[in-house]
Amino acid sequence: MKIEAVELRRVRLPLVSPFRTSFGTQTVRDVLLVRVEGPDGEGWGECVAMSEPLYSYEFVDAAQAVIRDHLAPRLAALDDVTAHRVAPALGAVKGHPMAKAALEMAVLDCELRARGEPLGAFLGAVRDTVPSGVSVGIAGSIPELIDTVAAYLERGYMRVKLKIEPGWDVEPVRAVRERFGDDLLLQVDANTAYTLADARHLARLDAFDLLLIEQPLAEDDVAGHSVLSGKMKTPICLDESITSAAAAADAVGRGACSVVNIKAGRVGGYLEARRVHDVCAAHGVPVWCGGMLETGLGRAANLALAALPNFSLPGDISASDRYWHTDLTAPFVLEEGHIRVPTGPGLGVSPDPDVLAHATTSAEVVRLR
Ligand code: NPQ
Ligand code: MG
Repeated sequence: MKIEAVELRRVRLPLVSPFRTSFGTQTVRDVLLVRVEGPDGEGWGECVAMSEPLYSYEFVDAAQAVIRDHLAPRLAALDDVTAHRVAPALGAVKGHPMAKAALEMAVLDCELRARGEPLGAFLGAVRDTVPSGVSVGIAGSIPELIDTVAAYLERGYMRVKLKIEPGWDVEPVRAVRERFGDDLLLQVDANTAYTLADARHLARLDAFDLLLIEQPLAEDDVAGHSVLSGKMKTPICLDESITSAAAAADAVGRGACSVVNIKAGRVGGYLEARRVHDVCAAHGVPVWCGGMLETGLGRAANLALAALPNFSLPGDISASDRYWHTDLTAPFVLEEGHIRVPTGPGLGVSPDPDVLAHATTSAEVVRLR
């Protein structure tokens, strides 16, 4: 397949409510979409980088620049572009996994649409619905948190993840566990907000029968997570630290985690994400699908990935209305706590032209031939 052009389009989507994590509060999403034009049609990719480099060093302006100036030109040099050839062709460029993932996703969608093959089938999906969890931001008070969680549970979410940071950890977790009972599937995510000096404090969370604690320590501190795992009973799950399948094998081998959060953007694409899934399965380590406040495009791809066999915990793929008043695609909805995996070719969804036009703040086209 020859790619004729790459369109880089920015869309602005306000969040239905502010989302606070240990690294800041988001009220609006500035998303970079990548659309490739192939011989038989188009393909869509979504870049999960935030506006600011707070989750990782990537940010959306840098992702757009690196795709325009360094990644797209490397695709132009290929005679025959296939999704499997994208990562090797971009390999000389260091880092920028979210930018690379977005471009690969667009090529993959284009290729699969042309073949009439759904992304789920391509990746190896074994189910047609995925259990849905919800990530709950740091609240202004414990009563406010309880109300928020109650509303999500009424909608049918099957698992709750509380964002934590120093000063917002043991008491909110205790309050949610006491209010909603022992059957609630409950976990926490610190987004790197602690150090090993907090180990005794974090061990107090052991009293609440959490499924896991996600990324308590710094992204580069795999050794610290190994030490921490000996000091608390709650299973440790890594997110930010898992930057590739090799990093996953390393972290698991060193006893730094017993569960892995998979995000395609963080590891450079859906093909590498499948390798993370495979290496974890080979080690008996369960995985679940993370989320980066994706539009319906990224959500569709995440559903396909989360339908793989070793995704044995509910992930952060929530319904569209958890984040958006109007999604770019037809909205994903909860049906008894589950979301359907799309069955159409490629992503199986497309942006609504009117919604897309209304949300677009800029667009540029990189011609490859
Ligand atoms: C996580 N996601 O698991 C991330 C972090 C995160 C759903 O908890 C804008 C863009 C805001 C990406 C906030 C969830 C974000 C973001 C949080 C990612 O660590
Ligand atoms: Mg996380």
